[in-house]
Amino acid sequence: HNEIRRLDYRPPDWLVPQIGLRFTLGDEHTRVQTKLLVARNPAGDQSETLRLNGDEITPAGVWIDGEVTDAWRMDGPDLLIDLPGDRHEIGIETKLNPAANTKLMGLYASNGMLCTQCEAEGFRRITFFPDRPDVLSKYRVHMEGDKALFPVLLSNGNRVASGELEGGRHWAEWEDPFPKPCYLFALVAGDLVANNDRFTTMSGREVELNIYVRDGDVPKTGHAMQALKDSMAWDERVYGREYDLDLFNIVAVSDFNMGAMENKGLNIFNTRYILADAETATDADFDNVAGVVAHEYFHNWSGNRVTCRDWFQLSLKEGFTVFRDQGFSADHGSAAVKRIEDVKMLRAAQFPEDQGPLAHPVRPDSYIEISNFYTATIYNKGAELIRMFHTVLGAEKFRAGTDLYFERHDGEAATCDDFVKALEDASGVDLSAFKVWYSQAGTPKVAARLEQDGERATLHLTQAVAPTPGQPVKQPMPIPLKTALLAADGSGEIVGERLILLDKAEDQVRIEGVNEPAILSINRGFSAPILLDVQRGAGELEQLAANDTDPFARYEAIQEMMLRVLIAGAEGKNVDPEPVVQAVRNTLQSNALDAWFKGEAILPPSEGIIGDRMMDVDPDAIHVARDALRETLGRELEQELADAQAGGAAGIDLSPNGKGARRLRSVALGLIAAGDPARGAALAKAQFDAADNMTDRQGAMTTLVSLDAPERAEALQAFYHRFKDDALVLDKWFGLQAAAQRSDGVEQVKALLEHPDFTLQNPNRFRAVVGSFGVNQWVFHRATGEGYRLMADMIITVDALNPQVAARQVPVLGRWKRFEPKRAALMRAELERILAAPKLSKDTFEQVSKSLA
Ligand code: B3K
Ligand code: ZN
Repeated sequence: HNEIRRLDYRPPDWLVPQIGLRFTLGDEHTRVQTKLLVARNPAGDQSETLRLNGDEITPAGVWIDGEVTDAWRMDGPDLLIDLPGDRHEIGIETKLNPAANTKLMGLYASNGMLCTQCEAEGFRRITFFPDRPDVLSKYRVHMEGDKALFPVLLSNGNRVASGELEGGRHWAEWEDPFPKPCYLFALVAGDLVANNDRFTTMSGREVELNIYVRDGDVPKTGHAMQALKDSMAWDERVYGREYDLDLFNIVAVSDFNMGAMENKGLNIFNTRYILADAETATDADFDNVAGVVAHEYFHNWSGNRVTCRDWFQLSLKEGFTVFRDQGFSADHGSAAVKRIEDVKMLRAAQFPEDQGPLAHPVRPDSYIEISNFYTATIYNKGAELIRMFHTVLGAEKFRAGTDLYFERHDGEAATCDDFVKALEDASGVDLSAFKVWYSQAGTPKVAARLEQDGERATLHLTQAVAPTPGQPVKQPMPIPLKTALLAADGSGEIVGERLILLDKAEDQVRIEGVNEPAILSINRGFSAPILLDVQRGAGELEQLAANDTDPFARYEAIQEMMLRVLIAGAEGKNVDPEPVVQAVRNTLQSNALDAWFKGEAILPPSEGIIGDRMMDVDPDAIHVARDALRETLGRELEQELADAQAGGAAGIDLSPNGKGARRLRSVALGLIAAGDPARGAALAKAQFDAADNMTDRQGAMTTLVSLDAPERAEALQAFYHRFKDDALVLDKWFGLQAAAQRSDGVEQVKALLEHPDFTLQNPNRFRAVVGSFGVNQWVFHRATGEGYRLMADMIITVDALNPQVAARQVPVLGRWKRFEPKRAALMRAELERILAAPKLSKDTFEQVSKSLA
């Protein structure tokens, strides 16, 4: 398989200013007639040969300027046509079988409807085309099909014509006035019903909004619709960006490889990120729906109006758009908890990536299969990079920079360098040092120490970045650290928050006016995506956990206290847990903190997070240590936790207070059960039975699935019978059990795979079981290696159907070097077995071979 390199970028030889597509639709037989207006690119290398990419398609006919021709040839999957002039019209016909398309890339069938997914390289599975994001075309799309099967016919832009045909057939024609790369093309045909609404833009234009779903699901689209309207208003208010078409359509499909897709004017969503009501969706689901709706909507500017020059620039649109959706969610909920959730996500998904064999920069240098690069590094670390620009420039200059970026590059395919240049030109601030964040992989490790000598305080800082594949030697990175000094007696800030930029391997910062004992509060708000090691005196963390004025730093101090105990415990050392008990008690009893924050702060770090802080990870030791701390907390704080579990709002109030009360309730329940399993089981069953919303119900189940109590089976059965016909809720039923902490966990997962409702074909169902299992550290890493074997079997089996879904599971095996030698050897052996499987996809090959390197 060949490797594509960033530095090999060349402008396209041919451009395609216009494309016409005619689809004659059928589940198993779809005919595609393509007309391309091709024009030689003056900036290209004047080749006579037009290369059109294809993937698992063959031309049924080729025309040049209206004349049928055989002057074409195949080069592997690509179609080559020699052209004498500078402008020609190329006609191509292809035939597709959407029902047989199990990769869910290109045109495929899902539940009787037809839909497309083209990013990154799916368009070439529909027709032959220069499939690269810097070829922008105007699209005209004609589709025709059976009216009973496909009453709704959608594509990008506006519907310009439609009509009836003989034999119960009909047609529609769509035109998108905005030139776009082919990865943003979309088509949907199906029996769908819309929630229809309107939005008036800031300049007074009326936009029609539709969310298309299956009949019966319309009542579950209200939250997504509200989020869409809120997103449109937010992007006007915060970025000055207005929607640009008269119509905005969203379609929800149940078979989808990712969360959603930002196709121009026709977003296509995984049902998981559209459908929500109190009966079936948790608070987290509601938040995810709103966040993903916002993300895809925001792409209309950051991604569509300004797109990427090449796929190495993917974070140009993804990192920036994640940053935008994070801001939207922070403004519509609890900003403090949103920041905690985002950092948790970064630590759970991106830090391990950065420390493993698949580490890559935010702007990668090479890839074999671009689908493998839709990663936490591109998305979440990319967002952190944009956040650092925002922190360094301040909101106003940052906004001036994004205004200039949109103005300069509207209608273009841009690069990460273009983005930074716009920020620099608009702000007058030199950001060149920050570019190393785009090119250098790895998480910087910063050590900090505050030295106090009378009134003189000195902050000693050092940084280092460990080697990553292909980058053995690292440069220092510019690290913006929001820093404050707090009084050691808890009376407040001595030196208010300031921004310190560490841009050398080692530095000292003098801080004046410190006339009493001070405690360092650093990387407040998680101002830089780093690993931090602060040398602290006795009692300092305790003081921060009780009094830090920055909510993130306060959360962090409590978590750090827990990690100290947990890591020591996993190493077989004994550290007194009493200070943690006291910090959790203080947190629970505080009148200054809200319930949502409390729920997050008192939940001990996951086993995965503990492992990431250790060498030669022993999952059994970590599990035992974490259980011991949970048990201690449960026993010692019995009353406080019981109050928290019983208190707060019931029902479906989606305010931060309502969500907070429910979050705290279920976190408290988990700790109560750790202290007293029988009591926990009874309480959980009572919570389950009384629940009038999915958050409380799922929270109760999360505790029950890991217990051996009669209530467990009762609740699981009741849940199944009530929700077995709702695919998204049934995914929860599968996922909860696959995530359960049980010594028979691997057997449980095997049984789930045999369940009649399990299927490998639906990515949501597959991820619910196999994905949840893979991140269930203690169960997946059972010392016998059975978990690894099962995972490898699943990867091999699914790879033959859907390579993208299979390849996503490789990293949990790929991190073998981090584990103790016996497990490491077993994991490695399974990777080798996958690599030896016949007909391995490019996707899985890349992930496995890099993991073995
Ligand atoms: N841009 C899409 C991701 C497509 C992934 C293709 N493998 C979703 C998003 O980030 O908005
Ligand atoms: Zn995106």
